[in-house]
Amino acid sequence: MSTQKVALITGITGQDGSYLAELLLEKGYQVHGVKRRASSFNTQRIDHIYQDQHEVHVNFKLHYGDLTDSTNIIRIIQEVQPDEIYNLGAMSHVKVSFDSPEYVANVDGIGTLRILEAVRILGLCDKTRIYQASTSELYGGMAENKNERGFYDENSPFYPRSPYGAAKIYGFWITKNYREAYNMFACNGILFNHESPRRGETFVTRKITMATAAIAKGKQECLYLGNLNSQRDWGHAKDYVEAMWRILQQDTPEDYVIATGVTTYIRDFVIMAFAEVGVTLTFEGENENEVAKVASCNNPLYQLETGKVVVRVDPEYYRPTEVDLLIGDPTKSKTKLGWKPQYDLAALVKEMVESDLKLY
Ligand code: NDP
Ligand code: GDR
Repeated sequence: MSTQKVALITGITGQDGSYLAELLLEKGYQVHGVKRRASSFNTQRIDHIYQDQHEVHVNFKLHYGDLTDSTNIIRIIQEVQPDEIYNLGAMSHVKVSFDSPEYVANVDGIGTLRILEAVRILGLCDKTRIYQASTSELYGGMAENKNERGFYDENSPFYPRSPYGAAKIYGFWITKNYREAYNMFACNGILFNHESPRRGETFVTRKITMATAAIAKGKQECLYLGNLNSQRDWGHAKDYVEAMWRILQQDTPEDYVIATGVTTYIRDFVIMAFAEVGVTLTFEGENENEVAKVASCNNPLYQLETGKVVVRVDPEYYRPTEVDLLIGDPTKSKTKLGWKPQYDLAALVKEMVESDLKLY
């Protein structure tokens, strides 16, 4: 009998799915991924690890599927008989979740239930371990809910501030409930923001690094952003998929916060990105802290030494309810998982800007 481990990843075409697939292949797993049918190819992030399906030993296989379709989820899990499932598939954009709240509930909330139920119905509770992609958005940035050290940890109360957060909180609790009710090895990774050169283009870090590169190369005039005064605990996706794997290798199923413990203003990320292309931005205005609250499209924000304005605020990007500050306490993951991030923010920004400069 083969001892090769088999993993199934939903969301394999996304940022995290692609890094996780690489990691598991390196570790000798047979990796299966669920991808959605699209009108054109959507596998750019995983094309480099694709294997010709006609080879004798194929360790990487994609299956068409969707988290909204129970029958399809059951069929794929029955066919793959995975040792580990990583449920990373989601409509993952917080701002967009306000535009399609019902869809996000179906995919991010009920989609998690569909995975858990499929494993239970198929009698795989003892065999299959499940990782659920939970998120720091569950905390909602409520200041009073931080621990005594000023961080969010595994015991901090939740207060989601978006349809995305509300859907993910269902995913969190149903995972915990199936663990307790059916003795399943099902765990939540409560991951804080993590980025990379493969980050989707509409998330703020990638939007900033792409625009920085385009402006530096004379291909774009100005970058329009929303709230520059929120703060995020940013890590590198490569480090975070390593934590996902470690969570499923433990003796007991538990939930873990994965974070760096350092938080940074969005506006400081902008300044760091432009510094990577040798540009010092100067702030135009009286009170930098207050600026995003009052700025409109016509307010110049950050300018070059020449006086040319390159960053402006467009309230279109504001959210109806915002998560102002996130900072995670990685103590448990450090002590129990032996996990430690390899990248700091400066290295992350550098890698993202360098990668985006190559686009132009
Ligand atoms: P991405 O948006 O890059 O990837 C999301 C993946 O989910 C894509 O492969 C997408 O497919 C797939 N997907 C979307 N809708 C469906 C659906 N209906 N059925 C099946 N698959 C679907 O997200 P990330 O890689 O950044 O994040 C991975 C997971 O981790 C997500 O669940 C996210 O919510 C969560 N998370 C992310 C954090 C981060 O900072 N990156 C932090 C905490 C949690 P397609 O390519 O076809 O669109
Ligand atoms: P977030 O990431 O909402 O934290 O969710 P995002 O990068 O979208 O926003 C971070 C902060 O930046 C502010 N912001 C802008 N955001 C975007 N997207 N575009 C802008 O132009 C802009 N200007 C300012 C936002 O208001 C916000 O405060 C991410 C996702 O990956 C989720 O799936 C994941 O669960 C959480 O991180 C943890």
